[in-house]
Amino acid sequence: MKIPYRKLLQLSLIKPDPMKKTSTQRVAAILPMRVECDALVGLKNRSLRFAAALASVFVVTSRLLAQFNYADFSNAENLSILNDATVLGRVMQLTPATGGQNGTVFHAFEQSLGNGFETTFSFQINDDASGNPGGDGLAFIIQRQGADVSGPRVGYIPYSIPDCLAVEFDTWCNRNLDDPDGNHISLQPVGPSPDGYSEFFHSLSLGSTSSIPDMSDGNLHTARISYEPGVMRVYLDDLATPALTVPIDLRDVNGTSVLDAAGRAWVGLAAGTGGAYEAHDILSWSLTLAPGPLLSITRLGSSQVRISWPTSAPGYNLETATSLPASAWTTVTDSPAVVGDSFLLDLDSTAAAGFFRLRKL
Ligand SMILES: [Ca+2]
Ligand SMILES: [Ca+2]
Repeated sequence: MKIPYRKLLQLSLIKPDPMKKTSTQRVAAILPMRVECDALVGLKNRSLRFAAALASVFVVTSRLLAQFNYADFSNAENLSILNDATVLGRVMQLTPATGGQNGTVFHAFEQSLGNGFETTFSFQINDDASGNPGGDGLAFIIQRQGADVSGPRVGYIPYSIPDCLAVEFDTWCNRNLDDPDGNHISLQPVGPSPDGYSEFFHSLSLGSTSSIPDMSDGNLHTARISYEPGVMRVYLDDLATPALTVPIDLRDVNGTSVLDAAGRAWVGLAAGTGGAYEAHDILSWSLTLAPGPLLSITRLGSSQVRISWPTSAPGYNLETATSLPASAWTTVTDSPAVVGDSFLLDLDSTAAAGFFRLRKL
């Protein structure tokens, strides 16, 4: 009776290094839900406590979704470092303080952003020694083309990447591009057919703010970007109050998705210089992914179980298996009812054991 539980517990104690692809793939193969599914519960007919324990095991496991944390860049493993970006000791320097530079760094692995995420990075921007105001700034990038796509040689956002979203930290006022000033944050979308120029215009901004500290004063600044389906928040130095809040669905940005069909995309940081220039240094960078919806199970009498999950997580298939590891999962074709903020599905169950998971469509 306890064999499935012990087996699952053993699996949950495998702590994959999210920076190692081989480890991630190995656990994904054992527990397919880590990649495609975000919640799973188990049921034993004679023990509801057992079922609850099993559910908690999988909540812990699901938090091991691929993510990263570079306290510094002395180890730049699993980063794709492009164009003029380079590692200088512990610092990821996106551009030096010279003209006509462009540097980008993408994390090598596609990330499951669809349920939400939070990314935090610290940066320093130093003008050239002459004291003239420098440019152009940096950007956090979400795109679904790959980890090795590079943007134009000049310009801090790889605007040649189709279906891209850039959260720009703009330090140079391009009057010809309608920039409001030389110190603003803006969400800039790039559509499916960018020409590498028109996408720079501030008139395309999905939301922006200039009520922020001076980003290119040479001091250490911390930026945080959080996303939950429907809204993105951008913080600068004050990590309690967002500097910018923008309604946005990454699956529908001006009619196109910056995520792939499974809700994944690559994330990166980029910076550029032009005639004006400054050094753009990244000192740390982390990404945390929101766990998927929690699937719960309760018993109804002796022959039925009730499966439920939040309506805030649409677009999942409910699947079931009789044992784990499962050789096959079967889609539950019954349609759930919507009660309050939950999907509810009552199923006949006389089997000795049953397991359920949600799989992203
Ligand atoms: Ca600008
Ligand atoms: Ca701008």
